[in-house]
Amino acid sequence: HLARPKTVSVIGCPMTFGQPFVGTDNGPEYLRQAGLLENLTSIGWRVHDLGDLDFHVNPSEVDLSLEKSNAKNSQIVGKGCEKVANAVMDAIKENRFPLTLGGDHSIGAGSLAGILKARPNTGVIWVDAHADINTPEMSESGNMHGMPVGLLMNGVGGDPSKIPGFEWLGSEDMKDARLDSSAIVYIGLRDVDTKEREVLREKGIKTFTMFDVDKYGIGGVMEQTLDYLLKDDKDRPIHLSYDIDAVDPILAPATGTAVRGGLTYREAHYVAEATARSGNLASAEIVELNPTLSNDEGARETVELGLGIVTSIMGKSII
Ligand code: 4U7
Ligand code: MN
Ligand code: MN
Ligand code: MN
Repeated sequence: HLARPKTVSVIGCPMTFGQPFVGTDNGPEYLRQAGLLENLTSIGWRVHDLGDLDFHVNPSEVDLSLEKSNAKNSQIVGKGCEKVANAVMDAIKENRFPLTLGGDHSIGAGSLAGILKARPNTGVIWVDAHADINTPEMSESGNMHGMPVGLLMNGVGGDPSKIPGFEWLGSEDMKDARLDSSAIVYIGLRDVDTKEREVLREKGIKTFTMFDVDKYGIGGVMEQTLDYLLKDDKDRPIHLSYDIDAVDPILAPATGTAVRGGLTYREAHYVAEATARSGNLASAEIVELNPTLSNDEGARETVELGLGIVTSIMGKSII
């Protein structure tokens, strides 16, 4: 099967400008404090910790006249995503497994671009309460954490390199790093905007909503997900983007866009375990933890859960 890299590049992505709350930038720090690197070592990984990327932008470089646009903070988000894409591409070049820690989900645009540039045939599993397939034209909120899939997908919205901050997506190198609508599977959806629903239907995108999780069970959902992505190529690399808000807010209250009726504790881990067991997982990210948005106990539980999910993603098995 695939020669799995034995070294993981941990890429901290303390982004918070893709959504309205402060605190998502603390995600990487909390995961590290909870013991992420030790966990990775204990399950056999050599750890290459890049620390946190620097998303600071000099205020004089930000054109405030653009901030009324429907892609809020696009310059900070876009320039940050460029750094994420570069870090991911570097990791893959060094034969390391890129593990990105959010930060809000806007960084997903950076990791998707980097991964699709390095490995264009990647299949994506997007675990989320939301579809994140908005574009600036479609979005009701203008928050870019709801846009990473929409920005990168072929045939949705306009040219993303026209968005201030995202010019790098138009370079000769990056202009083909785009996602086909048949290359993604969603798991956990339960809060989809009207225009997003139209795109999902028109493009025939594979979705497993919470209705489908109830209907097929999580075992059936993962079997169908992997069958769908691997039907033509058993060695296809898989990228897993895991938004903690996919999990029920009773278990993961410390997140900015909580929606009731999410994955249970075991379902949340099963998604990670089944993806890891496929042997195809080649990159992953966890996003949207915001420890400041609940009481101490809720924050601790959310971080512990996130840590458990990442450890499962990275291959921890029960026996
Ligand atoms: B997340 C939303 F309107 N769709 O675009 C939007 F419901 O990364 C939410 O999945 C986006 O947490 C949620 O603002 C983004 C909203
Ligand atoms: Mn979400
Ligand atoms: Mn998301
Ligand atoms: Mn969110």
